[in-house]
Amino acid sequence: MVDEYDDDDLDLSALPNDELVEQMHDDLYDGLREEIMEGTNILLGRGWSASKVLDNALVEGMRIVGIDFRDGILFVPEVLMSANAMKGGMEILRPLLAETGAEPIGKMIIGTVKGDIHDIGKNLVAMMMEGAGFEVINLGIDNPVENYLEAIEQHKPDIIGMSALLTTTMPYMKVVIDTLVEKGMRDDYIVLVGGAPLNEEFSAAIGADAYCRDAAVAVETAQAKMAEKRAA
Ligand code: B1M
Repeated sequence: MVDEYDDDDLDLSALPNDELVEQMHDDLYDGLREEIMEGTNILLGRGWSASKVLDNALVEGMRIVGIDFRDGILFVPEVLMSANAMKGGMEILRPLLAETGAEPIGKMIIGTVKGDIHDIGKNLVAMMMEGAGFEVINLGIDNPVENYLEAIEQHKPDIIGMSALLTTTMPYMKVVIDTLVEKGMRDDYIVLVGGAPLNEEFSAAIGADAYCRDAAVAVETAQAKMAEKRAA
C-alpha cells in the first residue's frame, strides 16, 4: 500500500490495476478531481471498457463515500468534492458510453424532482440510455411539475424519467404522475422512476410503469417498454 502522505508524488500510471482502482477510491473520497480523471484515462488506456471503469472505480468509490456520509464521518462539503471528482471521471466516460451511431430507438426526458439536488445517479442513467441509442433530454435537478410538462410539450418524448434520492422528495413523483392523469396524458408516456430510497411497491403505488434499481436496469426496462409500446 502507498503511504497517503506521498500522494503528491504518486505516479498513478506505475500502479497495477487493482492498486490503481483502490487509489481511485481514496482519491474520490478525498475529492481529487484531477487524479480521478487521470486514473480514468489510465484504465481506459489499459483496455478497460468505459462501463468497467465506471462500475469498479467510480460507482464503487462513491458507494464508500455514501457509507461514511451516512455515518457522519463525511459532511456535505466533502461529499460535494467527491461528487465533483466523480463528475470529472464521468465527463471522460460519457462519449464512450454514448458511442453507438445508431438511430435513436426512443426519446426520454429525465430529471431529478423538486426539492432534490442529487444528480450523479440521474446523469449516469442519462449517459447509459444515450449509450443504448436513446435520445435523452436531461432536465437537471429540482424540477417542479411545470418543467416536466414544458419538456413533454417541447420534446414529445416516449419516456418520462424521474429521480429522487431523498425520502422527503420521492413523494413528489406522485405529484407529477397525478398531474399527467388530470390532464389525460398519463397513458401517452412510459413513466420510469429511480433513486436509492425507492422500490417496486412505491413505484406501483404512485402509478409509475416501473422502478429501475440502477442505470443498467433503466436501459433494459426502457428497451422492453418501448418494444411493448411498438407492438401495441
Ligand atoms: Co445526499 N443524501 N444529501 N448529497 N447523498 C443521500 C441520498 C443519503 C442517503 C446519505 C445518507 O444519509 N446515507 C441521505 C438521504 C437520506 C434519506 O432521505 N433517506 C442524503 C441527505 C440526507 C442529504 C442532505 C439532506 C444532507 C444535508 O444537507 N443535511 C442534502 C439534501 C440536498 C437536497 O437534495 N435538497 C444532501 C446533499 C448531498 C450533496 C449535495 C452533498 C451530494 C449530491 C451531489 C450531486 O449529486 N451532485 C450528496 C450525495 C453525493 C449523496 C450520496 C453520498 C451519494 C449519492 C450518489 O451520487 N450515489 C447519498 C448516499 C447514497 O446514496 N449512498 C446521499 C451514486 C449514484 C450512482 O447512485 O444516486 O442511487 P444513485 O443512482 C443510481 C440508482 O439509484 C438509479 O440508477 C443510478 C445509477 O445506477 N437511479 C435511477 C437514480 N435515479 C434514477 C432515475 C431513473 C432510473 C434509475 O429514472 C428512470
